[in-house]
Amino acid sequence: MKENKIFTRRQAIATGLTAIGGLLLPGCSKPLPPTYGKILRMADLLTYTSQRALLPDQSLVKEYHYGDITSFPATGTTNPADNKLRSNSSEEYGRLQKDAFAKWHLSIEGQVARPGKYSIADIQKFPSRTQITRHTCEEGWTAIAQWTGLPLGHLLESVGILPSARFVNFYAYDGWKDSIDLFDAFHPQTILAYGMNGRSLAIPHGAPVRLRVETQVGYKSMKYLKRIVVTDEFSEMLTPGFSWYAGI
Ligand SMILES: Nc1nc2c(c(=O)[nH]1)N[C@H]1C(S)=C(S)[C@@H](COP(=O)(O)O)O[C@H]1N2
Ligand SMILES: [Mo]
Repeated sequence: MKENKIFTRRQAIATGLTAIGGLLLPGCSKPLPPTYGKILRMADLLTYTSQRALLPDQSLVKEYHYGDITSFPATGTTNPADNKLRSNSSEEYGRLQKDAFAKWHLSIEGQVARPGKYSIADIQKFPSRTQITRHTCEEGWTAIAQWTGLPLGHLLESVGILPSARFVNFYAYDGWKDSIDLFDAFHPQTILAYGMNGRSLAIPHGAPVRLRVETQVGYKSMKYLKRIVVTDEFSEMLTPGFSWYAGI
């Protein structure tokens, strides 16, 4: 679907992973992401403890001021209910949107001590984070918006991810699926966003809750979240046409 990526895989490794690899793979001059040939499973070399120990070093992406906010196109799926060909969740999404997502739940399962389902109200009970950031789409446009949501790390802490946890997989109502590793999952600016520019997240932008992964390009910020599954293994599952690691 999208062939022209901003970064080749090698460039992404060079720019995005050098620092991490340099710390965790001493003596290995070319750190490789888990997608790379499956020869060296970088994630397998990371222990939960070493990942968490590195987190304070994660730098924040630039945040902007209110006056920097731009218009923001909606791209890709703009309403999963219109998307009957690609996903059988679309009818369910159509029903959920009728009562403003009052019956929507985000399920979180997998390598967690306390799997569960969270309504919007449940998600809004957690401390929130608001950030004004630049979204960079691999198709070549950028836009700035303010996002409000629950830091994903808070939710993961609350459900108690197991020491074996390595990846966080996301499933959307339009059939999109993707994953991030725990570095990005616990990044302070990685949030489950329910607000955009001070209002509830609108349907074209991923209502009721979307992911914001500010450290990577736009397609990693999955809209229309349905299910989160924490796994110990990297699964190659990915929306076709996109590379797994797409750091900015
Ligand atoms: N579920 C889902 N998430 C998605 C997409 C999509 O089509 N479906 N498109 C991605 C792409 S390529 C971009 S650039 C952004 C677009 O977000 P926006 O529609 O709010 O601009 O969402 C990303 N997340
Ligand atoms: Mo995009």
